[in-house]
Amino acid sequence: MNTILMAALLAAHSPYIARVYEFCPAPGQFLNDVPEVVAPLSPVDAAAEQLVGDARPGLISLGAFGGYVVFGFDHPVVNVVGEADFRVYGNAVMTNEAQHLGSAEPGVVWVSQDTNGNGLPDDEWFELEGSEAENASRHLTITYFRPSADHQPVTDSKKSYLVDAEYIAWECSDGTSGWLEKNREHSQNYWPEWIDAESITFENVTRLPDNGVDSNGKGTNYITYFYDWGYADNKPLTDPEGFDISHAVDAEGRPVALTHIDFIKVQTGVRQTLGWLGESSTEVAGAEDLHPDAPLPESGLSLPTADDLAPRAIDLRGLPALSEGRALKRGARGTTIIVR
Ligand SMILES: [Ca+2]
Ligand SMILES: [Ca+2]
Ligand SMILES: [Ca+2]
Repeated sequence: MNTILMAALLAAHSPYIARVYEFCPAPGQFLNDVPEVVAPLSPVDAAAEQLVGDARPGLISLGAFGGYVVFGFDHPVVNVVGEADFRVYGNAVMTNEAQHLGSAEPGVVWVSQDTNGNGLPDDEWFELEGSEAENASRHLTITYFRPSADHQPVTDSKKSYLVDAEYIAWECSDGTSGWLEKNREHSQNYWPEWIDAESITFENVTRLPDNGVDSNGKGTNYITYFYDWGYADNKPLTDPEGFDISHAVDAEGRPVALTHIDFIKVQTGVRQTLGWLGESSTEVAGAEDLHPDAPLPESGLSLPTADDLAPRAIDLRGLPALSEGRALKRGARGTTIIVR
């Protein structure tokens, strides 16, 4: 057998995204632009043009908090024990290495197995926990409302960078509400133009702590800090982050041992607006299976390994509120302990 044929047989799987299943961005300043969605292309087709077939073929913006994309490969991604399994590329850049900051817009990564075997991502989703897991708010619902046909822009004399301070209203199940602002840099429609409905609701969204800071208190120099690990569009490309399927947890936060996954969802995980920079939105530029030819285990759920049985599964929900002098602390390996 010649070496070219041999190499082709060995590299049976593409390490890059093969298919986009859903593209559901929230409204935002890059909507209808990154990517452009021009008929007859559907939103999913437009996203696929940007994401399929290469390590970083293009770029899509997921819009504000809750917006998401679902994609998969031409094979299941195997959970190799003790190793990161895939990468998700974004467009975060480092501006200050010493201070660990740049343009991080962290997105939460979810994984799913095609347990009903229909080839579609309509099965249970598992969040991959990252470094902010203990400080995240889960199971949130956020609704964005389309501006009315007779909407008049509301200007703010203190915010000259805005053309509309009350552009798209939102309400969240945590009792908060607010506006997406329209800025001078991006004058196009921020509402997904292919959605005719009067509102868009995202359910079961995980909110990460804000990572943006008004560094001088004057609103002229916003900076965003990188989280330690575990999020998309968080670390710069010079420091590509791998995601380990072993960090999957179920809806109650309990670890789930998955031998492989078929679908990946990336969802904007911060709900913050940073002055003239506008709202934070996770961008996705592609993804890569780090071991595309790893053999697929026979059953979907694996027996727990020693690592799974490490004391990271203590479920503190349902316990009385922590009293004074006690605090929750999460160790580097995701261990939850109570510090008195
Ligand atoms: Ca792994
Ligand atoms: Ca399915
Ligand atoms: Ca970004």
